[in-house]
Amino acid sequence: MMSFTVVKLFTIFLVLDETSPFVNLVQDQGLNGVATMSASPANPAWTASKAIDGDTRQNYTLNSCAITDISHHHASVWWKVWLLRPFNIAYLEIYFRSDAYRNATGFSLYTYDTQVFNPPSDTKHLVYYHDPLSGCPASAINITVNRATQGVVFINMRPPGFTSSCQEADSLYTTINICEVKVMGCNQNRYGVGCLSECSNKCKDQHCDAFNGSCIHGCADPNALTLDCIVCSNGTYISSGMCVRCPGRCQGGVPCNKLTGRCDQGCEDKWTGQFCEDCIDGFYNRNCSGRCGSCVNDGVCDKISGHCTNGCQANYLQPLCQDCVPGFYGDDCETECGKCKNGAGCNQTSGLCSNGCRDHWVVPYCTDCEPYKYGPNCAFDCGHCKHDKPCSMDTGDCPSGCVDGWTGKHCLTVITDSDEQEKPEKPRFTTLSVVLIVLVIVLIGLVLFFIFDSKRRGSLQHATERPSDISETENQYSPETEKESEDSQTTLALL
Ligand SMILES: *[C@@H]1O[C@H](CO)[C@@H](O)[C@H](O)[C@H]1NC(C)=O
Ligand SMILES: *[C@@H]1O[C@H](CO)[C@@H](O)[C@H](O)[C@H]1NC(C)=O
Ligand SMILES: *[C@@H]1O[C@H](CO)[C@@H](O)[C@H](O)[C@H]1NC(C)=O
Ligand SMILES: *[C@@H]1O[C@H](CO)[C@@H](O)[C@H](O)[C@H]1NC(C)=O
Ligand SMILES: *[C@@H]1O[C@H](CO)[C@@H](O)[C@H](O)[C@H]1NC(C)=O
Ligand SMILES: *[C@@H]1O[C@H](CO)[C@@H](O)[C@H](O)[C@H]1NC(C)=O
Ligand SMILES: *[C@H]1O[C@@H](CO)[C@H](O)[C@@H](O)[C@@H]1NC(C)=O
Repeated sequence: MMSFTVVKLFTIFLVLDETSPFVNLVQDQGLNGVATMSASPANPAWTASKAIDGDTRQNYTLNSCAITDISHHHASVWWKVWLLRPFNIAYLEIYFRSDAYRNATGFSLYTYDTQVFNPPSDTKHLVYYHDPLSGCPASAINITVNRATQGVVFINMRPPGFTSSCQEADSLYTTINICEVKVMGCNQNRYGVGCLSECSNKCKDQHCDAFNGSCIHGCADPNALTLDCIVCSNGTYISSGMCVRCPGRCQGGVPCNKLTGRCDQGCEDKWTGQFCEDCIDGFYNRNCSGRCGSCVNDGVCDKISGHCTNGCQANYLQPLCQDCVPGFYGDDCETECGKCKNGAGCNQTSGLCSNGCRDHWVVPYCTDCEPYKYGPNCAFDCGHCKHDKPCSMDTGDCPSGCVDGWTGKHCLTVITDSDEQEKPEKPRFTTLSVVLIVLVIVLIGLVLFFIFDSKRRGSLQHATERPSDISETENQYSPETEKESEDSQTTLALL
């Protein structure tokens, strides 16, 4: 009859427990725990094991509760259950006696791993403490344990001066009034729905979170840092459960913090940002080794490409603004190149034309004309400068004059005779010309005189035809002719 009842209850609880993914470790599947308590039961039918009989009913008259003797006035009581073996306990469901649950105020729950455990000496095994100043406990409670352990202890004490905000609670004495404790969990290396999953052996002792399998009790490898027990090598850190490369450059090349990815001792030179993953202003590329070029307004370049987003200073080549545009060189790209061959640019730093110059220009800078050439393209030949000196390459002028026989600023003009008589010998020029002019005038005068004379003789024979014309002409010429003849006479005398 008794065994029938147990089997029947067992069946009932399998059905009731369908809502839970866990197994009742003191009752289900023949897992009979051993329950004890600190005082004798108030009634032989109310033993400690009544709290693990699978009957959760909370009416003590039904003889399904563990109840200690009230008459002995206990200031401290405990109830324990020792499981068949260690289990991964997920949570406890505790059902108090319905008419005395308030007296449970201030209770504590501990786990324990050796049967000689004497609560509450080992505080690190504390699972739950009901604060007596937080009011009365509920008549049925659900306490998360999430530990791999073999024993569970319920304990309640009334130390001197005990006070509780639970009005009906007894503040001097306490009793065990527990109708059921369901210990829900899995085998100690299992977890989750139906206890179907095995804890990772990365977890310390292969103990894991009973609900999600995380290594909440530590890792097998002491270098592992997270619940996933992933061990990241130097230079990587844990991100979303994976080891990923440190994003930045830490001071002294040390690896980043394996948990945070940050540089605990600061960034390497030229690096900045939360993870030291950015170049400081003015530097670029994956190493931050590139220095920005001459961006317009001394701006900062793109930290990856090095491009000056707003353009370059004058004469610099887009987009990096580091080289001069062809045709310019020097520290600020301000100097214009010479006339390099084929219109090539010169060396950006030195200004040299590496492949030589255009015709008539002098290597290596190609800024000067070959000697004896001048003009914008050095295409003109110098004239005949004095002392065989080259002319000015800009103007073609001869700096110290021309060789004899040449004249002009460029010394390209041959000096003719007239040139010589006009210019250098002024007195000779005047005397000679005067003499010549006088001679010519005298000659003309003589010729005219003879013509006039012969005509006058002829006209005497035809005087009646045109007398007035002849007399006028004679009147006009006669004084001049006299004067000129006088001049020519004096000139001749001088000669
Ligand atoms: C317990 O059960 C009995 C009958 O079985 C009933 O008379 C009583 O009221 C119940 N007590 C409580 C607290 O429910
Ligand atoms: C008790 O709490 C656990 C989670 O901690 C939950 O899975 C379970 O369903 C709860 N049981 C009851 C009866 O509320
Ligand atoms: C598993 O639950 C624990 C709390 O018990 C939590 O800290 C952890 O982040 C959870 N792990 C996952 C993977 O959700
Ligand atoms: C990892 O980095 C730390 C700190 O720089 C260093 O002490 C340790 O030797 C490194 N480990 C390996 C395997 O390089
Ligand atoms: C970055 O540095 C490494 C080694 O120091 C070198 O091999 C690589 O070429 C550098 N990359 C750039 C973009 O400078
Ligand atoms: C430019 O000249 C410098 C020396 O002044 C030399 O180091 C560099 O290689 C030259 N550049 C080219 C492109 O020839
Ligand atoms: C606490 O509960 C009340 C009823 O709610 C009882 O009358 C008390 O005797 C009981 N005290 C103890 C110590 O169990």
